[in-house]
Parts: sequence; structure tokens; C-alpha cells
Amino acid sequence: MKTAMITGATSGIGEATARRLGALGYRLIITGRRSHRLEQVKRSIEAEYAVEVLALSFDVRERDAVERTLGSLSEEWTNIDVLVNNAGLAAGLEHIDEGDPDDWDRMIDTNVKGLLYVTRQVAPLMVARHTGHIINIGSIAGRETYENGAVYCASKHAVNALSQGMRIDLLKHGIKVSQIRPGMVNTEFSTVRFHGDRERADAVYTGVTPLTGDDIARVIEWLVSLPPHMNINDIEVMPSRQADAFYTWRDE
Ligand code: NDP
Ligand code: 8X3
Repeated sequence: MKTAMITGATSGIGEATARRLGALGYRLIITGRRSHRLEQVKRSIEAEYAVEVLALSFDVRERDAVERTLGSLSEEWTNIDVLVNNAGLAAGLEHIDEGDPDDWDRMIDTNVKGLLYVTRQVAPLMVARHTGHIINIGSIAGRETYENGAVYCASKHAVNALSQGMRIDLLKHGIKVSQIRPGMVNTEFSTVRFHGDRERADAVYTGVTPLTGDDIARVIEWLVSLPPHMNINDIEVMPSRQADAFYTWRDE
């Protein structure tokens, strides 16, 4: 039985991915800061799919916590076949001269450093077994840079560079590295970006049908089902009403 670890599984893309991989019969390690939510997701997946789920609550920004938690996995949980580096966020939407440096820290520490800290713990386990698949959740913001989004876009450009670099470094160990770059996905993402302002968050999706977390989970389900000789390096997934970061066709 295969094992998948998904960071940021308390909501959105991460939770949907945990459900899809649970349905495929994967044993799951799910992570996130909100321990109560994490336990709910664990119980619900265990009940629905009869797979084992290990819920580990920590903040990916805290290097000590990441090292302590993932460095002390019991042996039965170290056979990680799939790592989905999904935990991430945008905080704020402001011009660079007006942005809040605390928001910048949150984005860079979570989206870039957190992804690195987790990968540093899991990749050696895969190297030791000469197998594994790391799937990084980037963004259309990792290819294009839009007004007011410089720091979030920079963090996702970094995920793009890290995905390429990881792929090269892990090539000889038989480890696949894929990046998924979604466009608009209706999750808690915009509510988090706007610091809890639900009205402003909902307006992001006005007049358009955005992707759902489960749409991205379907892509992940497909990526992990490909044969060993085949890898998708990079995949951009958009709502059909969104051409890129700039052009979205909305109903009046
Ligand atoms: P959600 O806000 O619904 O989910 C984000 C997840 O990340 C939550 O489970 C959250 O858990 C976790 N997380 C955030 N910060 C931390 C942290 N410091 N430590 C541990 N876990 C953390 O948003 P999405 O599902 O949309 O976001 C998932 C990924 O997809 C992100 O990397 C995002 O950048 C990316 N993305 C999203 C798009 C969108 O339009 N929604 C488009 C393109 C990419 P908790 O709060 O419990 O810690
Ligand atoms: C999230 C999508 O367009 O807000 O990564 O950057 S966008």
C-alpha cells in the first residue's frame, strides 16, 4: 500500500487531494496548523475510505517543528511515495510601496521556506528508497506577475525555480518532481489573502466559474497514476473563463 503526505490538508486543494488519494487507497499523512480541522479531515477520510491517516499539526514556517515532527516519524510512516507540497497562502494585495512586511514574511516563509523545510525532511527518505514523487503547488503567479501581487508572485516564481532544481538534483535517485500551476481556485485562499474579508474574497469569483480544490485534486490523482517511466514536469490548470493572470471573461 502506498503512502502520500499532503501539507495544508485542512482546507481547499490539500483537503480535496487527501480525499482523492484516500479514495485510491493511499495511506495518508496530512498536515496543517488547525489541529481540530485536521482531526475532522482525518476522521472523515478514515470513515469513508478505510485507509490509515496520520494527522500532524505544525507550522511549516517553524523549522524546528518541521524537523522534530517529520524527523521522528515512526518507521511505518517513513515509506512516503508521494509528497504534495501544497501548504501556502497569499497575504494582502497592495503596491510594493504600501505592502505590509509582516504579510511578505508570511508568504515567503510559508510558500518558499516552509516548502523547503518539509522537502528537506522527506526527500532523503525517498532517496533511500530510490523512488518517490514530489508535487509542488505553484501558481499562474509563478509565471506571470500582476499589479499588487509582487511578493506572492515572487514566492511562486521561487516554487517554479525550486521545482526545476529539485527535479535535476533528484533525477539520479529516480524521484519524479512535478509542478502544478493553478489559476483561480475557490478555496479559503482569497479569504486568507484579504485577512478574513469574505465579501471582498467572494468578489474575486463574481461572474465566473472558478476551479474547485477537487479539480486540482483530480490532476494530482492523474499525475500519481502515470507509469514510472512518465512524468509531467509542469502543468498549468485554469478555469475555462480565465486565459491568464490578466484576462478573465466575466458575466455582466
Ligand atoms: P486554502 O487557504 O484553502 O488552503 C491553504 C492550506 O495551507 C490550508 O490547509 C492551511 O492550513 C495551509 N497552510 C497555510 N499556511 C500554513 C503554515 N504556515 N503551516 C502549515 N500549513 C499552512 O487555499 P488553497 O487550497 O487555495 O491553497 C493551497 C495552495 O494552492 C497554496 O500553495 C496556494 O498558493 C496555491 N494556489 C491557490 C490558488 C487559488 O486560487 N486558490 C491558485 C494557485 C495556487 P492551516 O491554516 O490549518 O495551517
Ligand atoms: C493564486 C492565483 O491569480 O491569485 O495563486 O495569483 S492568483
